[in-house]
Amino acid sequence: MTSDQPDSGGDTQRGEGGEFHQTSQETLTTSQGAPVVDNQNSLRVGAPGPTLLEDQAFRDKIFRFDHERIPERVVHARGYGAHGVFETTAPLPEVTVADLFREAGEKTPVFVRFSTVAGRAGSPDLARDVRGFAVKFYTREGNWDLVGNNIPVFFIQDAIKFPDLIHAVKEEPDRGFPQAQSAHDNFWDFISFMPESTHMTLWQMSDRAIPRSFRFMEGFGIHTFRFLDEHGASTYVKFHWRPVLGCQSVLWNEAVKINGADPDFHRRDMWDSITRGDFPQWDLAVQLFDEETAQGLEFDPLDPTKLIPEEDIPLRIVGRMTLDRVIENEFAETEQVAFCTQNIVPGIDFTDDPLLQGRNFSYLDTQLSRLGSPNFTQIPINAPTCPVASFARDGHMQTTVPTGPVNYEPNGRSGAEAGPRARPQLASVTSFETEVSGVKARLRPESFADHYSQARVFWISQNDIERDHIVDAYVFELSKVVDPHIRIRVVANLRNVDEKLAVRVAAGIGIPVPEPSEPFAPVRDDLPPSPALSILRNPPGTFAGRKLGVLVTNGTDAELLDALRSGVAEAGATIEVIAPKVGGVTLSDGQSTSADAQLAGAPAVLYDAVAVIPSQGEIDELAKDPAAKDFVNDAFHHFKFIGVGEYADRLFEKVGLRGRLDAGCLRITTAATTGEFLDSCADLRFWDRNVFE
Ligand code: HDE
Repeated sequence: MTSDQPDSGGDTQRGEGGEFHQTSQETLTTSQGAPVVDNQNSLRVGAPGPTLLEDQAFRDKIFRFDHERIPERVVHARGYGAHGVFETTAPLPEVTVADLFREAGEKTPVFVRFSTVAGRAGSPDLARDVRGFAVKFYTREGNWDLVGNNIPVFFIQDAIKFPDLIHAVKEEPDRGFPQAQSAHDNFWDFISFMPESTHMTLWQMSDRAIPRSFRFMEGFGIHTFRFLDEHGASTYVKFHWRPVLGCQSVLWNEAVKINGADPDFHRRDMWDSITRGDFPQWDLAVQLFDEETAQGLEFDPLDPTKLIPEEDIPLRIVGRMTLDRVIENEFAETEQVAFCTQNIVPGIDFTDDPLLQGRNFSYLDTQLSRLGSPNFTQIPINAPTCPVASFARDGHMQTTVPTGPVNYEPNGRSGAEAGPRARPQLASVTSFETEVSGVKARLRPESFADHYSQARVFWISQNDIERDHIVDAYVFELSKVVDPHIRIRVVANLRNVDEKLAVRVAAGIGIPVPEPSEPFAPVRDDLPPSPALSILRNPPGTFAGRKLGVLVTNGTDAELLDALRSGVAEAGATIEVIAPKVGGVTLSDGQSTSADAQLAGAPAVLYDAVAVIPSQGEIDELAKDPAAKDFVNDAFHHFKFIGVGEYADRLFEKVGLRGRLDAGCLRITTAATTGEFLDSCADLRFWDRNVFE
C-alpha cells in the first residue's frame, strides 16, 4: 500500500489521515475478479526492486496485454463497422422463402464492415483500392452474410488464382513495401498476364476506387446467387446496394492529400454521420432472371468478371438498410466479426460460379486462423440472434454450457432430453436440386473466354471527365512500375479494350503504342454503353450528407455565417468553421464562436465545398498564411464550389486566382446571397472550370 511515488487518483485516493479509501467508482479488478490495490506500482522488495513474481495483479495485466493482438485479416485488414437494420419494403414471397424477404416492414438487424483490400490494418483510408462491403443479416432463420465489394466484378474467374492476385497486390515480399497500393511492379506484372482482370482493373483505375466515403458508394454481391421458392424452384439473383445519397468519389490529387491530412477520413465520416443522427442508408436492389433469360444473356452470369447491365435486367428495390448505431468496441465488433460466404439461409442458395465455390471454402478456414477456435460463432458479434441448437460440442473457448445427457443423434430419448432434430421439409429450399454430370478435369467454360468486350462497355459508358481520370490513373500506376516490359504488356492488353485508351496511356507514360495482345475470343464492339455505370452521368442533385468548410477570421460577418449555417442545415448537409486558431474568433457582432478546426489541420480536401469569408481587418494577415493559400488553391483546382466573401479577394490574388474566379466561385456578401451558392453546391463540382491556365 505504501509508495514513494504519487498516486494517480483513479479508484483510490489519499484520505485526510494519509490512508487510501474507496471512491464511489467501480473497483478495478484482475481478470479473476480480485481487487487491484495499486495500478501504478508493481510489488517490489525495496525501491527500485527487484520485482516479485508473486505480484499476480501485475502478471495478469501484462499477460493480457502481451496477447491483445490476433492475426489481422490476410485481405481486407483495414475495415470499419457499424450496426443497423434492414427493412424489407417490397417482399419477394413469389421467388424466395427467405425469412427476411417475406413481409413488408420486416426488420432484420445487420452489422456491416467496410474495408480496403490491400493495406494492413493501419493503412490510410483513401488508398486506390476496391472497397469491401460485407453485411451480416441476423435473420430469424440464421445468419446470412452477403460479403461483397463496391465494384460489381472481380479480377479472376477461378478461386485458385486468388493467392497469386493478393500476393501480387500486397507489399513486395523482399522489401515490405509499397503499402496499400497497386502502383508497383508485382501487381501490374501479374495483371499483364491475366487478361480476365482487364475489366476489373478498369473499374479500379476509375473513380470507384477512391470513394468520397462509405456512405457514397454502391455495393455488389458480385456472384449470381439463387433464390428458392417454397417448391424449390430457382430464380437467379444479383444483389446491389444503392446509396440513398448517391455515388460520389474524390479526385486522385485529393485522395493523396486526404491520406496525409486525415488517414481515417472514411471511418471518421461514418462515425460522425451516425453519431449526429444522419444515418447512412442504402437500398437493396435485386436483378432477377430465370434460366432461359440466363441462356440469352451476352455473357455467362456465372462468370464473376462480368456484370449484367441494369439496362438489360432492371434493378428491383426490395428494402432499405439504415446504419444507426456505432460500434462500442472496435476489437470486439469490427475486428472479431467473421463473415463467411457460406452463411446462407433457407431460400438463398449458391450457383456454380467457381469463384464463389472457392470462397465458400476459404472464409471458414480464415476465421479459424484469425479467431483461433471453431467457437468464434459464439462471440456476440457473430452469434445468431435466433436460437442455436446443435450437437457441436467443446473446443477452445467454449462459452456455452450444453446440458443434458445426449450429445448425439439419432437417439432414443424423448422430450427436451432428445435434443434437436433436422427438418427435412426444408431440403428443397436450402439446396437447389439439379442434375450434375461432366468430365472430372481442370476446366474453364468456353463462355468465360471473352475478357475485353465488357471492359470496353465500361469504358464507353464513362463521360469524358471519368475517362480522363481512368487514363490518369493508368499513367500514374504504370509510371511507378520500373520494368518497362510490364508497362508494354499492360498497354498491349488495353488495345483490345479501346484504341484511344491505349494510345493515351502509351503517350502518358512515353512509350510507342505496342502491338495488341492476342485475345482468346473476338472483342465485340457492338455492345451499347450502360449509362448506369457512370457516376457523373447519375448525379445526386443534392448537397445532403456533404460538408461545407467555412474559413473565418476575427470580425467575420456574423449574419453571413449564420445564413450559411441555416442554409446548410436546410440542405441536410453539415458545416465546419475553420479558423486560424482553434479557440475560435470574435465575429462582427462581438460574439465569439469556437472553431471546429484549425486551418493547418483542415485543408480544403476534407470538404465538398468551401466558403472563404474573412473580415476586412484580418484578410491581409490571412493571405500571408501558406495554409490559407493552399486552402483556396486546392479548392479551386479540385473543381469545388467556392463561396467568396466580400474581403476574400486578396487571398485569391496571392495565389494568382483573382482574375480566374468563374461561375463556380459565387460571391457571398450578404446573408441573402448564400442561397444561390448553396444551391450550386448540389452539383458537387464545377467541372467547367479551366484549371489548366
Ligand atoms: Fe474475400 N476474403 N476472397 N472476396 N473478402 C476475405 O476472409 C477470398 C472475394 C471480401 O469485412 C477473407 O475474413 C477468396 C470477392 C470482403 O471481414 C478470406 C476469394 C469478394 C472481405 C477471403 C475472395 C470478396 C473478404 C480474409 C477468391 C467480393 C472482408 C479475411 C475466390 C464479392 C470481410 C476474412 C470483412 C475477406 C478469401 C474473393 C470480398 C481470406 C479465396 C470476389 C468484403 O477468407
